[in-house]
Amino acid sequence: MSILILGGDGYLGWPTAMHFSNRGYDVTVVDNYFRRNACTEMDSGMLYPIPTLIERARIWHEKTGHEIKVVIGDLAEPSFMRSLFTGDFDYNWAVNNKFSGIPETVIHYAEQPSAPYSLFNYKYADITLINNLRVTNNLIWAIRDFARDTHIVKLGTMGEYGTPDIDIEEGWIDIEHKGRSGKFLFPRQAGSLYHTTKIMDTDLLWFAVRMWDLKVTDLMQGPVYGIETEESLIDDRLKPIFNYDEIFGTIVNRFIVQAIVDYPLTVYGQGGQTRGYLNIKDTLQCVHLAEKNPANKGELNIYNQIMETFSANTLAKLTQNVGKNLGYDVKIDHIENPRKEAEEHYYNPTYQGLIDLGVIPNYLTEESMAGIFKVVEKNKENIRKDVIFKGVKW
Ligand code: USQ
Repeated sequence: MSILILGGDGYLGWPTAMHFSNRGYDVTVVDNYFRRNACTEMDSGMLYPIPTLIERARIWHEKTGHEIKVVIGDLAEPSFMRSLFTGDFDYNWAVNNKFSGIPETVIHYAEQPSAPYSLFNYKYADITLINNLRVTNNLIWAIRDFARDTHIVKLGTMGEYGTPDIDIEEGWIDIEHKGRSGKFLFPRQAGSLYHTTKIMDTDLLWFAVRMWDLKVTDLMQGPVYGIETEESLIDDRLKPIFNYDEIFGTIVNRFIVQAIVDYPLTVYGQGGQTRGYLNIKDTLQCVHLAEKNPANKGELNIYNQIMETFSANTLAKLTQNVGKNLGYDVKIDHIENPRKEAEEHYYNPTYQGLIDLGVIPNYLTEESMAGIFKVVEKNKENIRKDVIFKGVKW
């Protein structure tokens, strides 16, 4: 089985590549190093340096004998995207330069993933919109023109739904209106420009499914936390990119880093903001099960990719307890919320679909969080306090 991973250098893309490669898939990763370059440009903190994608693929090959083919390029460029399906490109690294052929599955992570980045200033808002929408549009056209049987697995976000006062369904809702009824995409109301591009992605994909009978699975994922996966344990240099800064870091990873360097936990506002969370290991399980259970032609499958829900306050308390057990005196701060979001709200999403497919959740427990603390502690000397909070205002 051949798999093409778009955005294969990112926090989730690289672990996904190793996961499939380790299970015998023919994996090709594509990336333009957007995340690394943006981190350099914005002076964001990474917990440890990361080898280039080519170096990682080499290390992976040395350690496991498996090959992850690497192509460096900008997927927002239509001709580059199209070349991946016609074979009219060169691998930047591969043991065997022969074109892997049209992939059975494309996993699409190739997006600017940060809400604060998308609201930092006009320039970054524009980059977010152009990159995210163009890559998705380029992908659906390439699939339409060259690979109609290929299944697209797209990483969406729970943030597409926002925090409505009603229960959140998995993608679809049955609506009765004036005596008639129909099934529609669940109402979306994003809280950032980044999240808005994800809504637009879903609309592009849904259009392509309706018009061209493409096969698409859209995974509405919550904030991910964690570092290690089965494959990263093979060699320290295979760990994913790990950000703890305000722009690219996500809350759980940030809180753990803050606890370790004696930085009061940055709970935004009242801290009642509730989201659905998952361990990076569960992202891999979910994406793999989505790949194994493809949508049919003309079908858009949507799953809510979260394992449990927490408020920011609950996460802060958990971090404080875990820190205390490990000898840290963790303080919790409530700083003025730089975001415009509800701080107390109803939140009741459904997330049964992926469980039904067979995901076995790795829940966030004191023990699992302590495991992340241990990895972060080893890299403590790299942590820069000055990048933890900059106050990017909505
Ligand atoms: N928060 C704090 N303190 C912090 C950081 C965050 O209280 O130091 C709060 C935020 O206000 C927010 C929640 O924690 O209510 C989550 O924030 P986050 O920065 O961890 O995640 P978010 O900006 O929502 O985005 C992340 C990923 C994005 C993904 C999304 C899933 O960066 O790629 O799509 O999680 S979701 O949140 O479900 O939309």
